[in-house]
Amino acid sequence: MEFDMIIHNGLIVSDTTVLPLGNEIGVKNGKISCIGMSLPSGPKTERVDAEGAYITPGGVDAHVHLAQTNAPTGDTWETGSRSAIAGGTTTILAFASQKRTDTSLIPVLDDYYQKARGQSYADYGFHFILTNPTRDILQKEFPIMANEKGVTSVKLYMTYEPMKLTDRDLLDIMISCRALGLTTMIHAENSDMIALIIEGLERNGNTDPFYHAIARPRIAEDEASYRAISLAELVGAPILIVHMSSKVAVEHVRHAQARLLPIHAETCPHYLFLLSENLKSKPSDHFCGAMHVCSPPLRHRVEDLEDLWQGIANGTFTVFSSDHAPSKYDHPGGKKLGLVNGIPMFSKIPNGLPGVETRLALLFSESEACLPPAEARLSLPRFVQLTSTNPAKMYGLGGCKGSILPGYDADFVIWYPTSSDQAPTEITQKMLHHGVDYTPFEGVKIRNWPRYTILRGKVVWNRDSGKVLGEMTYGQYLKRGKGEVLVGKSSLTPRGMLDNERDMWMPKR
Ligand code: DUC
Ligand code: ZN
Ligand code: ZN
Repeated sequence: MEFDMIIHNGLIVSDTTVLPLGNEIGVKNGKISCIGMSLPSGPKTERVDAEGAYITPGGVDAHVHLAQTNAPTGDTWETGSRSAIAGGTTTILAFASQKRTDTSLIPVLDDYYQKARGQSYADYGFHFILTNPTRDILQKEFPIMANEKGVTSVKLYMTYEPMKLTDRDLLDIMISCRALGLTTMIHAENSDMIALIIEGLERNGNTDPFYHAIARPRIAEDEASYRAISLAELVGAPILIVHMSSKVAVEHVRHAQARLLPIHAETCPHYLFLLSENLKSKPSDHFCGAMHVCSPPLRHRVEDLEDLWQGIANGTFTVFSSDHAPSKYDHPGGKKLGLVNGIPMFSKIPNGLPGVETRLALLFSESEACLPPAEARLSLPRFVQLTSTNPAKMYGLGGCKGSILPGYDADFVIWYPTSSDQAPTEITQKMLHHGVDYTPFEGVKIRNWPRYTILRGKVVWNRDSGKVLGEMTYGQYLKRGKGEVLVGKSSLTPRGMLDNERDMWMPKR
């Protein structure tokens, strides 16, 4: 058999180890065929020389908002997925968002799918944002989503008037998800605490963008996270709390994990690198803080960043996603919705930051690939777990995405060799490929960048020659299987309950 591609002279990183130089990857028909020494080339084999650099799996970014109806000025599928591959991410999971008035998920998925089809440089799939969980949807449509459409995860909001669910809704959905093996993502912030504070801030004329960070204090995330964990414990459901930013909330997760509850956690680059001072106005632009408005908000102190880095290193976080949620800054339908008759109103600013392209480089730059052991924040296998292997497994792509193993899709990032001075040293808007007019990471230091991105055996990004080489029609829709529970187990009896007590009331499917 002749390989289509052989990648040689690189250090292959898996979620458990770094293979020594000499190991090569043979690719056939878009899949990894084998890993071995001195693989034979044929006349048609493309040989890619990694020049001694690290090779990691193509990034799997499981939290990306693209072309959502409620964020009209953000990225299209074309610009967002282009940005993904230029940053080493080969798989993106985006959201199909149900409106309160939608009584069926099927047309919603169709609409979102039509927007993405033939428009993506990266492979892609969808989660559902669920805002109207009718009995029909839970009982009839969830099985269709899971078994026919390959949509095996939902995101639930505990805050935002147009989206928030009651605790009872959350419980009913968790029960259905548990029965079907769907992954349940939760946005955990206490809605009433936030509403009370916003009201008071506005009454006192405190409406500049910075007050967004005051309006959503850590305690709102802490309380909602603990509540989400308690609800999940009651019904024995695995959950993933997304975009975590608070030490106490993360401690709640860690304690739950220590009790073997299946509680997973996600954090994002902005909570590791950026502080709330970014929301303050500058003399040149009093509204520029809007560029850093996201929820949960950026936190105030350097110690807040440190606390989250700890969760990266000690295993509490299961996944590291971008939460790419783009809105243009200088656009009346984007961040400037928060300028009402010229007056800043933080509560009207669309939430979210772009970051699909910068996610991998930011984390890799803090790993042992780029820093001496005493300074490195994480090992290379941990980098791979967080950015590729775990999200692939959690979202039903295990066996196909997220690992460099025979039979898996041939998706890779080849980095610059450690000694190279070709990689950029700081992030700038100019170097990025998204459709947004700014990056919240402007000027943040990086130490490496994906030199090549390879998707199913095709070089789709070559930073030194041609840049984006992939095509917008190349990305494939991923019908996902059921997600794996990576932490704890679902069968535990909640604290203080008798064995079998739950069976006395838990609905049977
Ligand atoms: N939640 C997200 O997941 N992304 C952006 C804003 C938000 O509230
Ligand atoms: Zn959210
Ligand atoms: Zn999000």
